[in-house]
Order: sequence, then C-alpha cells, then structure tokens
Amino acid sequence: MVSTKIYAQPVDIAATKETLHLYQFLQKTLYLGILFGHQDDLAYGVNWKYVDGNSDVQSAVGAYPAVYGWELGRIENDATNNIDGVPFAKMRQYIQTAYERGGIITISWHLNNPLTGKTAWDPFPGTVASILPGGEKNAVYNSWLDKVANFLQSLTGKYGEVIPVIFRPFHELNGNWFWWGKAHCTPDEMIRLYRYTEHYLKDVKNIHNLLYAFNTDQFANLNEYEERYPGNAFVDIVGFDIYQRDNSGKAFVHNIGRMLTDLDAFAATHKKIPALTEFGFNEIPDKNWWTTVFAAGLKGHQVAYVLGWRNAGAKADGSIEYYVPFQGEASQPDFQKMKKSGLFIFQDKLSFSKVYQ
Ligand code: BMA
Repeated sequence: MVSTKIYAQPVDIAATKETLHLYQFLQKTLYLGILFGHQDDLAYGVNWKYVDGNSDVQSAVGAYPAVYGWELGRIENDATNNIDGVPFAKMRQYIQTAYERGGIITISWHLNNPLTGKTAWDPFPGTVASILPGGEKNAVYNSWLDKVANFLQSLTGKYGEVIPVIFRPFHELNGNWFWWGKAHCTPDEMIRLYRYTEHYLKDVKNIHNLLYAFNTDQFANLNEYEERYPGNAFVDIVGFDIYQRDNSGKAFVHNIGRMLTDLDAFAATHKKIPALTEFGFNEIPDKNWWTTVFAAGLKGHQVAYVLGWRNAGAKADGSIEYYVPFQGEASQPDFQKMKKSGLFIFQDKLSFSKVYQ
C-alpha cells in the first residue's frame, strides 16, 4: 500500500505551479478513485474523425475521460500530422480544451529510429548507443528533442501558463519491439538515455511543465521491473502497460493483480505515483469485461490513473482496433455499470481549480 503522505515535490525542482498542483492532485486521488483515461479521445473514435466535442467515452457514459493520452510520433520529421494522422495543430487545441476543464494530459512518443530513419519498430543494433553524447547520431537526437520541446512549450493555457504534461518516453522498454527495447541496448545505455533526455528537456530547453513517467510492458517480477529504472531523481510516476490478448479474463485478472502488487510495493518504497499507463482488450470481445475482468483486476490496488489505448476503428491495413466502448457497442452497459460503481473518476468530477490550482 502507498503511504498516505503527500510527496511535496516532483523531480523537476523548477516545475511550474500548475505542474506541482497536478503532482499533488494525483497523489490525493489515490484515495478517492482511479482517473479514467483514453488515448486520442477527442480526435477520433470508431465511427468518426475530428468532430468538435465528440468522444467515444462521452458517448458511452455521458462524461469525458479524466485523462487524455496523446502521441508525438513523426514530430521529429516536422510532419503536420502524427503517426496516427492526428494534426499537431488540432492536438494542441484538444489539449487546451481538456486542460481548461481540469483534464489531465499524458504524452507518449513512438519516435522513429534516429540511426536508420525507419520506424520505432526498427530494432537496429546500437541505436541507443548512437544517440547518447559522443554517439554519431547525438546531434540528430538533440534536434528531435528541440522539436518536442517546441511543441511542449506551445501548449499554453488562458493566462499564458504552460500546460502540465505527464511525459512517458521509452515506454514498454522491457519488450523487444522498439529500438530502445531490452534486447537492443544494455540497462546502463537505457538508463543513460532516459536521464539524458530528461536533462536535455529540463536544463537545456528549460521545460518545466513535465512529470516524468517510467513504464514497462508486462514483467515477471520486480527485478525485471527495476532493471532499467533510471532512478528516483528522474521519475515521478511508475507504471506498466497491459493488454489482454487471449480469451481468458482469469489470466488477465491474475496477471494484473500480481503486477499491481509489485507496483504498489515499488511505488511505496521509491515514493512514486503508481499508474496503469496503457491497457486494453482489442474490440472488447467480452461484454462484461469492465466489471468482471478490468475492475476486478484493479480491486484492492491503488493507481492514480488508467489509460485505455486508441479507438482507431477500421485501419488502412484492414484490421480493427479499439479498446473503449462507444454508443451502441456491446460492452457499453457494463462500462456504464462500472462508472456507477464509483471506482473510477471521469471528467464530470474534475474542474480546473481542483486539479491545477
Ligand atoms: C500502436 C497501435 C498503432 C499506432 C501506435 C502509435 O499500439 O495503436 O496503430 O500507430 O500504437 O500510436
């Protein structure tokens, strides 16, 4: 169990006032409920794209999510749209809209491979080493971080203040599918890259609106979880990603419970905020999944928030991808039941002053 003491200060000692308030709010909510989040929620859903005010979560339960995930992939190429087609200009507006009503923003980055120019899924050996200081691609990586910094600094509220963001770089780093994955760099290289990235944003670019999230994919035990942990001085939020990929809700409940028990202990000893940084069961093939599997698995554990992955709908390659109900979807009634249970917090329970002031 996480201790009831509120940690006063995020790792960035120069964090802005709003960022500090968000940090403290996230700790208070651990005792009130779990903030429900969704990736790309305001940009598109299973049957729509870029309709102002639309949200699959809102259409399913009458309230917007509390947490909004966004993705920076392709910003490194100066692209107009991100890796999933979301125009960065629109993303900025959605972030501003959500922030003004007390929504919480988290950002991931499926950045291309800086050594080969291919995608995040190109595990070319030596990529991490090549972008560290002294490496042949360090200057390229710095120029990419400059673009990330520009975008983060452009997220401003009504009074010109910068909007706080939970930044989640190098997610799922114990998997092997990304170039920063476990099989493609040493623990020391990964730790140096995480620390360097943070140092560059904070000290070189003067970015002070970030809380830093560290997150793995599923893990076997705490040794695996900790192997590439950059250290207490670099991390505010600790989490992991989990997807159900078979029909057995039983296995999911067991695994999520086992990992949350480890995460609870890790968060308490390291004085960090626990979160479920991504989750999903694609197309939600079980209409009672929310109460009998998802909420059942979370029961008895403390996480500040959960982030359901994106409702892409039908994709160009013919596959279908969605993780959160929408109006008329089979698991909508059970999702409504889960909301009524009060375990989760949606936007309707938040306001700007509660979260940021
Ligand atoms: C993956 C999938 C992809 C997407 C990528 C980056 O998990 O959703 O369709 O391009 O995340 O957001």
